[in-house]
Amino acid sequence: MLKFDLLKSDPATADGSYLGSHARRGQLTLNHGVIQTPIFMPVGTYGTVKGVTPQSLLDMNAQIILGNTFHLWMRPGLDVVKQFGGLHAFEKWDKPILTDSGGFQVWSLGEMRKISEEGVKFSSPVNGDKLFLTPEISMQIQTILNSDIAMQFDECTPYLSVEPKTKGQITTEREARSSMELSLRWAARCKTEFARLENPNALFGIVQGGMFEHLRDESLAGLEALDFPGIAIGGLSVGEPKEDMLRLLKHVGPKLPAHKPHYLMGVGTPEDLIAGVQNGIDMFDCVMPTRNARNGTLFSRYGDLKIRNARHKTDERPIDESCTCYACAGSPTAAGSLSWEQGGRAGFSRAYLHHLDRCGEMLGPMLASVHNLHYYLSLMQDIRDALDAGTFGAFVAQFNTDRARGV
Ligand code: PRF
Ligand code: ZN
Repeated sequence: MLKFDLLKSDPATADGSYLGSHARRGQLTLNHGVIQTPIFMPVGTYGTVKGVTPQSLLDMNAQIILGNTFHLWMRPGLDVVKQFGGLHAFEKWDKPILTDSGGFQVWSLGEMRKISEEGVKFSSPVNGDKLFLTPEISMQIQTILNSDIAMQFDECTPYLSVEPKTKGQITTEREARSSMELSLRWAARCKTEFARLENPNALFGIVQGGMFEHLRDESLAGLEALDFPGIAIGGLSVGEPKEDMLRLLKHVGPKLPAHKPHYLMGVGTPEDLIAGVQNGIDMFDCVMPTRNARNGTLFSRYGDLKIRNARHKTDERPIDESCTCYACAGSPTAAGSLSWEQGGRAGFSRAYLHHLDRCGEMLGPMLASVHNLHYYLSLMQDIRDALDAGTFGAFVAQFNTDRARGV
């Protein structure tokens, strides 16, 4: 089941001082609950958002998290997930879950895989077993996982060619076309199998087409003919220059069917999320908040901060003076906590986080992950509030000023 309600758009002002954008405020109803969009979805590849408890995710108002077909198929395997009746009960998360299809993850194996019309052959990175993943098998796995949103099995067209003759060159139009057409044929097979399995959840199609606008158009037209309840943009943020990412986002985003949810896969920085929303995107996921947290890069309203830097050694301030997360404001619930700017002094200091990092203590990346996810989730909450209030243009201007200030 999936129901998408468009609540508001971002119109131009009558006096022409703001030109508006393609931004939309929406509400997505799924089998495990209702989601307010635009939304960021924390990544939980192996059935866990790394270092963050489900309770902590609830405290920071996460509405939906990701899981990965490929990883969960490898470990713990389908029999264990089946025994628990699906991924929700196994990982103790009873709100919505979206699972990626495995296409992108198998693709990331590089030399270890072989793609054919039927599917992808590869060696298990866990034990070396020869495995075969097809559109049908991906749908069967996602049905066992019982994810609220399943993704079609696709081929993420690489930015740099993988064909032996042109390896290392930018993917040619011919290569991008054949990859995009393969993904479309796989989309049709996914749809058929999903229906045969009587999966009660929703299946999204994925627009591919590499760096070529006309191929993106053909991909979208092909997916529209299959009438998926939601559409994703794949194949971006795969190593291309930022200007190419934005060029394709601006081309495809506004053309996506207005009455369906739009998902930009694996993107990106806080600035990318704003650009995505401006171009009609409703859903985002990215490992950046959690991965950067583990590397000691912390996001903040006033720019990014590297906690490893010696200048934090004695700094009593929290990561972000405006943040109300557990790391910055010390309360277990975002609702009841006071930020440093509001006079609160219960959060952890930069000096302490710097110390935890120096000692390799587990609590360091845990607090950093809570903070970075809270930053992403509250950025999306602020975007939704601005769209509701009709002040999105002013919000974006303030966002840019704040991020340029520096920490
Ligand atoms: N396809 C799938 N998952 C993805 C991508 C894709 O193209 C990307 C690209 N940014 C991230 N995750 N199935
Ligand atoms: Zn914080």
